[in-house]
Amino acid sequence: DKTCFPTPPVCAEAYNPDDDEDDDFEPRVVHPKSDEQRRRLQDACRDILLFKTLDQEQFSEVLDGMFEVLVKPQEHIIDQGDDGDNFYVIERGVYDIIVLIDGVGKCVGKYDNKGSFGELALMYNTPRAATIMANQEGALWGLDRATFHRLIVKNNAKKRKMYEAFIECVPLLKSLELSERMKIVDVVGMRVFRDGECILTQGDKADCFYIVESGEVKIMIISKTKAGQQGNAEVEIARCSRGQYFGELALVANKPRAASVYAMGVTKCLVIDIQAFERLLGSCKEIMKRNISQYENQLVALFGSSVDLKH
Ligand code: 1OR
Ligand code: 1OR
Repeated sequence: DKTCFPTPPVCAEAYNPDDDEDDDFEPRVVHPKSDEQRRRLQDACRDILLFKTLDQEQFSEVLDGMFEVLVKPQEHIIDQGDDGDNFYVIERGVYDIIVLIDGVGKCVGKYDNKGSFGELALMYNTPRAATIMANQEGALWGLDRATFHRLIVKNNAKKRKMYEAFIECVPLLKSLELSERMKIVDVVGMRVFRDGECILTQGDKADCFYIVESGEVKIMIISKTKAGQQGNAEVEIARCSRGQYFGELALVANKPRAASVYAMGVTKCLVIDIQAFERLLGSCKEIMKRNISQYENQLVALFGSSVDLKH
């Protein structure tokens, strides 16, 4: 076995009649966990986008395959240029993302007590694209390369088939190459919202971006003058439907959410996390900025002035 494990894993039977590739014959890896560990692991994995398109059975195999990793301040979990060994989900801790720019390591972002990293080298068989360093003591859950490949990378082929046609018709992504659009599909998560469900809340910290796949969303803003007697009443300022995006403003401007967004009817959205957004949608930012500059005009048209909405 080419993979190293911090604790000896138990191997369970791996036969799955639906599978058709060589790595299906790799034994299924199970790292036994206490109830308490499993609960913490499930919490940490709840919002991991890469797991959002797995079925129940695949997700539980992923959980079985994960092992706990405790890290110390300044520890490098990943070094840029290395071969990929594991994928990591963050349970707690703050981690710097460091990229060599002209030979000098620059901190280009952070993970703050949530998220995941280390998928790129495993997905594309490339050297590690960044260094990840713990800022403080922390806890991670690792998933070995072979299991990641068997469960996540194989699922990507299905994801590409499922979302290719849709992604092709998203106006924002028109300027990207096909291969770049497919890399977006590889890392998107899919979320379904109930009628009336709040997707994001004005004033919250932002860590992802959305594209509507089906259904519709309503964008609401707290207006001081329109609020009347009731205090913080929300007014509708826009809607988004299939192919349109929202949640970019906070990421582009590095500010809290400027509005709240609610599902109208059952609504399906593709979700992209902020690191993937920075990495893959950099070239789309100009288009977003142009559209953002229109927001202010629309605001004036709607309310006569934009001042009452500013905090
Ligand atoms: P990996 O297997 O290449 C390093 O190992 C990980 O850092 C990588 O997977 C991603 O999960 C994570 N560019 C490349 N990798 C990044 C980036 C990133 N951010 C996080 N990772 N950029 C920063 C975006 C904020 C672009 C930098 C130019
Ligand atoms: P966000 O990350 O700030 C809320 O989270 C999202 O609502 C925001 O990104 C935008 O995608 C969207 N017009 C259209 N869409 C808006 C507006 C807006 N504000 C936020 N979003 N404005 C003009 C109103 C006619 C308000 C500008 C402040």
